[in-house]
Amino acid sequence: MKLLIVIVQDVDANFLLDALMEKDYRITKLATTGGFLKRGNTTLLLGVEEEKLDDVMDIIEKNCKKRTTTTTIQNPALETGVFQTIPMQINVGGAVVFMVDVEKYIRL
Ligand code: 2BA
Repeated sequence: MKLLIVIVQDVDANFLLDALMEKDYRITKLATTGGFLKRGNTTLLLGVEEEKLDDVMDIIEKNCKKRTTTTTIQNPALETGVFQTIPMQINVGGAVVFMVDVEKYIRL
């Protein structure tokens, strides 16, 4: 079994959750925050048998879209010492997936 840690955009999270639940996958949903944008995102934890991994990855791919967003970064203007903010385009998602070996899966 593998533990998938799947970070997705909030707008995709419920569609992905529904698509996975429809096929009886067991999921834990966490409300998380991205370190770079400091905006809310969603992290799903899924314990998945090896033979189901392709199916799960396929569902994730179909339900999570790449999007472009804008953020601002601070740029010190060297002459004045005053900080300016500069807009910056960022590509987010579709999904970031960590796949971890599970030593034991116990439900008591
Ligand atoms: P955030 O940290 O808010 O990052 C949002 C997007 O900003 C990232 O999209 C990436 O395109 C960009 N980004 C992140 N760090 C950057 C940097 N230092 N310089 C320039 N651009 C940067 P994704 O790569 O799709 O990541 C989406 C979310 O997945 C991240 O939200 C973070 O919550 C999580 N994530 C991504 N890689 C991770 C990692 N290696 N470890 C832990 N969490 C990760």
